Amino acid sequence: MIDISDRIRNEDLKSKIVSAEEVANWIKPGMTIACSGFTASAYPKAVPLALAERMKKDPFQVNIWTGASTGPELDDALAAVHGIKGRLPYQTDKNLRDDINNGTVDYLDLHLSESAQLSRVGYLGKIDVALVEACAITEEGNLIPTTSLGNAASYVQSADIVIVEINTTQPLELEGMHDVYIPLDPPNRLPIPIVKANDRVGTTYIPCTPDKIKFIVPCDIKDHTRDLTPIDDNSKKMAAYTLELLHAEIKAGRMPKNLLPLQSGVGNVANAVLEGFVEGDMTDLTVYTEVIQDAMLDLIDAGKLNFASGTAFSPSPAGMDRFYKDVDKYKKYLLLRPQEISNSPEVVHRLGVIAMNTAIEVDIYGNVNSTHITGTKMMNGIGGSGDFARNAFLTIFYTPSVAKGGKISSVVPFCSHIDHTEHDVDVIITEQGIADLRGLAPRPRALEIINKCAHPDYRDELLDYYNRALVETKKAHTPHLMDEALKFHTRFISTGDMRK
Ligand code: 0RQ
Repeated sequence: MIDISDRIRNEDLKSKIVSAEEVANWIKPGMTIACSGFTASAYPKAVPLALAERMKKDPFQVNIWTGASTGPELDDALAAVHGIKGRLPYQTDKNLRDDINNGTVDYLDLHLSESAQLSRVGYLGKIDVALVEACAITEEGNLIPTTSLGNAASYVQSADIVIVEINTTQPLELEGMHDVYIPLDPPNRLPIPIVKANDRVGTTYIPCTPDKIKFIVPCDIKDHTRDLTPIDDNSKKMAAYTLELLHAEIKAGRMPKNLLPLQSGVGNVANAVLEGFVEGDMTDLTVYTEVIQDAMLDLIDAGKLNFASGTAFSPSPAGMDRFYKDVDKYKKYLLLRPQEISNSPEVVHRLGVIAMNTAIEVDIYGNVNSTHITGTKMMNGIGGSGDFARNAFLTIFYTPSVAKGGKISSVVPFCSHIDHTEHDVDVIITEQGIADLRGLAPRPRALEIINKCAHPDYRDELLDYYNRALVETKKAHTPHLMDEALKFHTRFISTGDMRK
């Protein structure tokens, strides 16, 4: 067995070291297992893999709660054996997505900032066990987290039984990179005392006690983070529009020269936007976000980033190696918090964050669909996009103007599902241009979105819809032809092409 004795600073706890198989055999069908992990960072690996092996011979299901998506050793391994009954609050796994969309898995798609509170106050049922990856356990029984915090601290607080996976691939130098603050629940909640992205308000460990820890499992499997994909041309164009927009904000006196703290989603557009900052002329940037990616390391190396606060550190494998080679340098610039704090509406609003997230589709009045393909099939989930979009100083949504090789328009008359309403969306950017919706009533907003963001192949049809709706409704506040509104999607569903 892998030697983890030097990572357990409490002598008595060493007697609790067991194999992953032993824990997998202890787990009972129907249990709710609340896990660490946010993106492919700091999720438990050895126990879920052993559990999936057991489920192959002895099929049963458990409920899995996490911080957000996880790596393949958890979601993919368990979904492949149909071992997940309930899942929250976010996922990105293909097998799991299939089971969510064929009625096998009950998926609760939650605002990431709210999931810890919902679990603490009991709406979601009881946690049977918290399963948490850690770097080390202190003499007092506290857990030193690894590459993300997610909901781990809150789950440990709520659980009577805690199982810890000590991951020896995670360097002990990570200690000190975390700030764990769990708010009290109403009516006792106090203001979260963060006024700058780098403020520390909590502990460097997840509070725990030795008596709660039932098993400790050694693990030497690395975080399964993804390689960077080359940035495509559309994303480059959207990144250039973003810099243009933000320069104009500075010129108009609405933002300081070093901008306001940046939040960016994950994926191609987010990478392109952040890489745009690496090449751009702005300095002293700060980041208040969920996921810290490769581009943050690039910004640090380019001397342009003052500080990045997030809940997960999830770079590509190459980015991870780069970080591990120079942990002490990068650590000074990075801080990981519980997602309840990284995504806190209160803090996002106070700091005046610039929120930059990707949409599946937008409609001509500025509503945004981030989650459902053609209105019914779950893609990933709302993630943190709602936490930031509603509360940010400036909320930008991105989408390529067409999907599926041009067969479907991402600008539609009426979104087939709405996650972010027109009230929360300031700017929409596609590779076609920027629609600045601030200060615009619905009718001019529709023209701004169609003319600046829709693909030329669909622009006339959208204008025709809008003009007919204007006549039909006698210039109503939000002109719509309700029975026709979703026909765009119906056409795609029936023919696989919106133009037919
Ligand atoms: O389908 O994989 O079958 O080809 O949707 O689309 O273009 O790969 O987009 O990976 O950037 O993800 C909104 C899903 C975008 C993501 C979303 C189809 C398309 C493809 C994926 P295929 P792309 P991306 C911080 C913030 C919510 C959570 C969030 C997301 C698939 O950004 O999950 O913002 N956001 N979190 O073909 C039909 C359309 C379509 C469409 C795309 N209009 N109609 N299908 N697709 N547009 C991060 C966290 O919270 C952790």
